[in-house]
Amino acid sequence: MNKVILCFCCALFLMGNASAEENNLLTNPSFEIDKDANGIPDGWEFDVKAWTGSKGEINWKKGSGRSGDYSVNISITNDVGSMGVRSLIIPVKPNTTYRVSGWLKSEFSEWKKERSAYFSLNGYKDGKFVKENGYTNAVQLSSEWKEYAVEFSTGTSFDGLVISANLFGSGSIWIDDFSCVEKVEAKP
Ligand SMILES: [Ca+2]
Ligand SMILES: [Ca+2]
Repeated sequence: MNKVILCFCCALFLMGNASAEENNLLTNPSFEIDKDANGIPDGWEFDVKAWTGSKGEINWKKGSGRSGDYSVNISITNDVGSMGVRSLIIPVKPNTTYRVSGWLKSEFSEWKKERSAYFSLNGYKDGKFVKENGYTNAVQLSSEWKEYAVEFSTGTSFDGLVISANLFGSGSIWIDDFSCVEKVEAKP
């Protein structure tokens, strides 16, 4: 009898783990896959924002992952402008809250007001950008991996979401393990 109960509990535990990963709406959230071999993890885009005046590079790096082998590194060498890595548009439901999180570590030679990093969420409708909707607090000096999270409610204005990590000014950030999950309200 005890064995049966134990097996049942194990099954529930395994199901719970599987659904947490399946519920992540992002493609390739740990940047491990590049099937088309273009040096950019599939499901993501590198945004060098040359129009902002920034100089530097964005690289998909092996051996630097928080999980798996890979992470994305953004390095800027001047204090003008910004660069980012962003997801392709993720379809989302109306009037629904999503929790978005990702892991980041950074390296800044010294802290200045021009230098920062954060995650931002942009709302889309019919494939067109509508509005920036939220962002995490600015990341300061953190040479250890840290998780940053933000919640986002779609209302009726958005049917798509783009998640991005952005670096402003000279410094270097590594990004890995993004997730975007629908937040289910606890039932009373
Ligand atoms: Ca990874
Ligand atoms: Ca690719």
